[in-house]
Amino acid sequence: MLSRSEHIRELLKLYFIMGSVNCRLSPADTLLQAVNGGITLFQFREKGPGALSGAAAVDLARQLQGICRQRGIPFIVNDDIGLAEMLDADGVHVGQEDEPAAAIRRRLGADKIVGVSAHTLEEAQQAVSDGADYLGVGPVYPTSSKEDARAVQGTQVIEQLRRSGLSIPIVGIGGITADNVTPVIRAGADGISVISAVAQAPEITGAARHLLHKVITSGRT
Ligand code: TZP
Ligand code: MG
Repeated sequence: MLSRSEHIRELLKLYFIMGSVNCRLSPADTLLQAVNGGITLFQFREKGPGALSGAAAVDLARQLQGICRQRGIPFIVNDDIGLAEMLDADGVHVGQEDEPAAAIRRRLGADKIVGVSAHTLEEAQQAVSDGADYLGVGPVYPTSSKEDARAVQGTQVIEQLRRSGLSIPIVGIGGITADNVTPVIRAGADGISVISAVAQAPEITGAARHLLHKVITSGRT
């Protein structure tokens, strides 16, 4: 049997993040096609201009969670711990501006997945001691999917975290495509998190399949 962190590493290989504003097709069709292409984890992130709120956001979350449940893909909620609790989601992902990971861990219990965005070694160490299961590190490359994204950091921070001895599962995020995924994995990430490379792809299933193949074959130096 896989250990908890080995299991998380597997889930992070192709972590698809999306909300209604990111989609070219309907969110449900987008997710179904992405699942068919082999995504390993899904995050519901209903954010940005034009995002749904209130009951409409909850309804969409339920619909997407249903697809994930049917296909055995864990369903993670971005930011909204209350929504995650209401839906009994598999976990949450929070940024540095959100509720501290230690409080979330206490609230959700040991079984749920808690992910934290980290941009520096200090933030990463804090997240580890707070009980995070994985770190999202980026933006690795320029992105247009997040308005308030931090400065682009390349693969440097991932390399720095690994050099410092941190072994927590890490997923790279920000502007990642099939053409630039290899350095992210070689820097020490266990997988990639993408919005547009899947949600905006002309052919979603094929794009996801290709990305997963790239992650798996990129290996470590
Ligand atoms: N956090 C850092 S970059 C980013 C988030 C949510 C957006 C990633 O989207 P894309 O389209 O894969 O660059
Ligand atoms: Mg957040």
